[in-house]
Amino acid sequence: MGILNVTPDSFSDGGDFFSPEKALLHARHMVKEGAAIIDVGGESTRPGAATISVDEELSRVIPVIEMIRAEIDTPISIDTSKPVVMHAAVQAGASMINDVRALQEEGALEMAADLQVPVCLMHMQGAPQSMQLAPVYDDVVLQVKSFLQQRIECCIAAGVSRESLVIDPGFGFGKGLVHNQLLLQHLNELLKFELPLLVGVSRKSMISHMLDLPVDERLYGSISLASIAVWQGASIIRSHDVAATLQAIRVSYMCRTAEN
Ligand code: 8Y4
Repeated sequence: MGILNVTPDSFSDGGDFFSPEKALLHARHMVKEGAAIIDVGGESTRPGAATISVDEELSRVIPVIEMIRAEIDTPISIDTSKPVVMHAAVQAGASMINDVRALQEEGALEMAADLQVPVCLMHMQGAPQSMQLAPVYDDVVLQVKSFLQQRIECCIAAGVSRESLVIDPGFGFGKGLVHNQLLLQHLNELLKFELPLLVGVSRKSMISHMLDLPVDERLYGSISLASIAVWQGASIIRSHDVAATLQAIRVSYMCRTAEN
C-alpha cells in the first residue's frame, strides 16, 4: 500500500504532494514501483496535528481520487474517519476505507455497512492531539487484541461483513517505543482473527527512538520493520517507499511460505 498524503502539513514529505497534479505524479510513480493499493489521506494524524473540517478534507482528497481513477486502475483506499468523506471518496472511485479511528466516529459504522467496501480497523489509544504525551498500557498486546475484537463485533452487528475487514495494531498511535516493539514481537497473535493484517511502520518515530535518525533517513529501518511484519504474517504493508519495501517483503514472504 503506497502512501499518498494530500495534506499541507505532513512531516514526512513537507506537503510535496499537496496539489492534485503532483499527487497524480506520485501515484503513477508508486504504481510503477509495484503498489497494489494507493492510500489517499487528507487529514494529518501526526501527533499534535489540528483537526480539519469535512469541506477541507473533501477538497483535498476528492479531486485527487478522481484524477487517479481516470487513468490508473490500481485500487484506492481512503484514509479518513469521516462518513461523508468515505461516501464521496467511494463515489469518486475509492474501493477501500482506511480508518485510524476504526469506525468509532458518529455514523461511520452505518456508512461502512452501506458502502460495502473493505475496511481497515486500526487501534489507537487516545486522539492524535494527545496520544503521544504518555501512552500507558497494562498489557499492550492484550489491549490491542481486545479492542480489535470489540470493533470487529461492532462492525458485524452493524452489517459490515466480516470478510470485508482488515485489522491493524496502529504502530505509533498512542504507543511508546516498547509498546511498538512488543506489538511487533507478538504481531502473529493477531493472525488468530483470521483477517488480513495491515501494518504501517514507514518512517515512523519508533525508528528514531531506536536509532536517532531524522525522518528522511529512516528507509533502512522502515524496510527492516516491514520485513519483520511480513515474516510475522502481515499481508498489507503501508509504505512511502514502494520499490524498496516491496523487494524486502517479497523475499521475506517467500522465505516464510516456502515448502518442500
Ligand atoms: C513519518 C511519516 C513519520 C509518517 C510518521 C508518519 C497508519 C495509517 C497512518 C498505520 C493505517 C504516519 C493513515 C501516520 N499510519 N493507517 N495511517 N496504519 N492503517 N506517520 O499505521 O504515517 S498516518
